[in-house]
Amino acid sequence: MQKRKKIALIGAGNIGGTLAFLIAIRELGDVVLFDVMEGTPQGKALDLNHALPVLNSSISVVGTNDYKDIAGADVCIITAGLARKPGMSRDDLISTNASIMKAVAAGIRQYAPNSLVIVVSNPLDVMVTLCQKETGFPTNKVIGMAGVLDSARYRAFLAQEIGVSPTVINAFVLGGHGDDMVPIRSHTTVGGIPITNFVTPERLDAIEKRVRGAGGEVVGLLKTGSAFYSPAGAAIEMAASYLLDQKKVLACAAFLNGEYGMHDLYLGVPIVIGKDGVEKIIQINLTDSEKAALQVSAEHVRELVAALPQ
Ligand code: TXD
Repeated sequence: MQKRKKIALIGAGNIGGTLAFLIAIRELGDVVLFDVMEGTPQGKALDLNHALPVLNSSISVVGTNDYKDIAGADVCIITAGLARKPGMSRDDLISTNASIMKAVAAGIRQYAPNSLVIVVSNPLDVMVTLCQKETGFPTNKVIGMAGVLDSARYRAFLAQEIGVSPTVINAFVLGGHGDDMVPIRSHTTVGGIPITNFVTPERLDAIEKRVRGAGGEVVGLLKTGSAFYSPAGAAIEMAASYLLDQKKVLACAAFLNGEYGMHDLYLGVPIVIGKDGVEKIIQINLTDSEKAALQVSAEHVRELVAALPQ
């Protein structure tokens, strides 16, 4: 009999709570909600337990402020850290979230040494780099969530533009999770048909600009925090592909060791996620402008990582 998987959510804030809710609905595994705030994880876990009967869900949900409760987790999803407020860039979060990440990585290293770690906290590319360094986990077991979200935003805007279901749009947004992220127009299709059959270059330029600013657009509207439904949904897509060995092809921040001509860098690229974590990094043909944009984005990530306090 297969034992239920254990999923540790490090950070029980907006995204953490939504992750727990999605895991409960899909019965992906038992949930441990961890946070440093006294009461937050416990309160959300209690509320979720009240929901299980009406969600028709048989998982268990626990809230804790003690890392020992994540012992043996199969997946750790890290959302611990500050979120942006209006006027802030993701890069503004570096110093605070870097010190948080060090504490989180130590807890995961001690109690969940065999877990797959999915990093969500911003600035994403720096945080996933730091997490892998501080945990010492193999690079195929530490992945950053950004590309699935950015690609979902691209797909959503294109679906609205064309008047089709977002589920028939395939698209990748690669590179760093910042204003220089790279929508890959040359590989974007609607039911397998190239996007250029449906949308003019001018409208695609406008939509891709909106994708790059989509996070900030939500922050500007919410005023008190950043997006959480779509990031949570994106992270669950990754966790499910690992836990169920789905081998989905997803845009994620993965460690490059020569792929795309880059070394020793976490960057958003298409990967296969299965039972071994990052099972493959897929190298796709890019146009010259896409290649150049990816280089610019990679350079920005390198600069941010270099600026990390040692
Ligand atoms: O695509 C992406 N990767 C981004 C990521 C999309 C949207 C949001 N992005 C980032 O995720 C955002 O900029 C933040 O850095 C994280 C989490 O966003 P969320 O909206 O969930 O932030 P909250 O609601 O403030 O929750 C953060 C929680 C909060 O409950 C804190 O008490 C907790 O993190 N926290 C900690 N937990 C554990 N350990 C430590 N040290 C800690 N410090 C704070």
